[in-house]
Amino acid sequence: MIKPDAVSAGNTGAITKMIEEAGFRIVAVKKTQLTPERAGQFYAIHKERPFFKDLCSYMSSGAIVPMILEKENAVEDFRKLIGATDPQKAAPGTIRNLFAKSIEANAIHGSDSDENAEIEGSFFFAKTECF
Ligand code: 3AN
Repeated sequence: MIKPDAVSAGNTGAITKMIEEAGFRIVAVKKTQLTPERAGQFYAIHKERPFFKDLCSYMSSGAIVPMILEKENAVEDFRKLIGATDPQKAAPGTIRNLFAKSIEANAIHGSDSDENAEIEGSFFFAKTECF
């Protein structure tokens, strides 16, 4: 999911190009916006964290671009491509190193397991949309 900071900065195209050049196939993509409630559902795992409320208001502050991606070893390879959560710690050339503004507004989200990729994919797309 390309996050509001990166979408509003006009970086959707550059980030999508990096994703495709790294060998990911875009199975489904759209532009949409979350309500704070929907953002809270998406990040429910973080609901006890001190940054949860800010995260929900940030994630609902503008358009996002969720995608379903396909590749061998996709979860691990995508997390390498996006870099560390904190852009100050993200390796040179990673998406967060190039485009993130802060630890919160960090340009992009990637699923952390195949199981969560299924759950998060279904959060944004009906099965019929991604066949
Ligand atoms: P990642 O997105 O790298 O898997 P998570 O799942 O630990 O990182 O965090 C989810 C999101 O919560 C991050 N992408 C970031 O926007 C926000 N976040 C994580 N840690 C912090 C923090 N210490 N302060 C503010 N926001 C944070």
